[in-house]
Amino acid sequence: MREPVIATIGLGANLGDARQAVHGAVVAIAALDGCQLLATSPLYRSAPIDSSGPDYFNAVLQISTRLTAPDLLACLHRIERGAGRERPYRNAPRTLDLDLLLYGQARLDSPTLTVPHPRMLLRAFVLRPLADIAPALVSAQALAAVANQVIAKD
Ligand code: PH2
Ligand code: MG
Ligand code: MG
Repeated sequence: MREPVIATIGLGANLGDARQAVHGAVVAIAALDGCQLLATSPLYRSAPIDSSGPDYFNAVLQISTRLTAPDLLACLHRIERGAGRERPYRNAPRTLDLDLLLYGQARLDSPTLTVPHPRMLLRAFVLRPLADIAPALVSAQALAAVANQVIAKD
């Protein structure tokens, strides 16, 4: 059997009951076959960045998983669809967004999946919750680089 890998997932939502969508997604991810929830960050609230609509609620979690990265991504997309996710245009407001941020130490670059997530270092709504659950993965310099972005624990 495949060795488990620690995967880091970013969760976000800003349409409908966005808080509940993030909580529901944590439960759905924890219930995936071959996955074990290791840690979940507090929920953060911030204005949309390069997006629109109401404030976003964001969190980050880590799982131990035996799924391949593409299989895990397919599961995340299925959970997004179950939450009513529509993709009318890039960075549209959304009922649920699940991004595979890190998959162990892997560097992946396919048309459908790039890991580490190419914009994770630009975003306080990823780095702040990630620093809460995996401080070794977020340098002080990385946090300083997004310190101008307004974000608060919910
Ligand atoms: N996600 C985006 C674009 N902008 N802004 C906030 N505050 N939170 C997000 O999750 C977010 C965003 C694209 O995925
Ligand atoms: Mg995203
Ligand atoms: Mg996404």
